[in-house]
Amino acid sequence: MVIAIVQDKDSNRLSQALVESNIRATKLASTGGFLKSGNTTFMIGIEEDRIEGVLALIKENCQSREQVMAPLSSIGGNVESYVPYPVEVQVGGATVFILPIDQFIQF
Ligand code: 2BA
Repeated sequence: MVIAIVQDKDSNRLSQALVESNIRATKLASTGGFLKSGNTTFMIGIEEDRIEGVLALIKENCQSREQVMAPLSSIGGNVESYVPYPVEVQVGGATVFILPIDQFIQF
């Protein structure tokens, strides 16, 4: 199982590339813990010998970008998460986890 967290901007391109390569995937809407903005998580159940191909597609279709984290106000919120100035971070290409699968069952 390949779990890939990608930027929303890349998700359509990646799902199209996966469909064209006959690779099945499920897309989940997710939120980054740090930026607290939307990203997309792909769950891709795949045979071990096709993992390299999946990784190549992810690499081809997901690019790294600079994203600015807007200053957070502490008004009515958590003082601990107060950030007084914009912070620029490098996000993605993609964050990928590869997990073993015990069983795959479809009814
Ligand atoms: P976010 O958590 O929103 O993080 C966005 C970007 O902010 C990260 O890009 C990284 O450049 C920066 N960042 C994250 N945590 C930081 C921290 N504590 N201090 C300084 N900078 C920090 P990426 O590393 O490319 O991660 C993109 C997204 O992938 C993350 O969005 C998160 O949704 C996911 N992700 C990354 N590493 C993960 C992990 N170990 N477990 C689960 N999800 C992860």
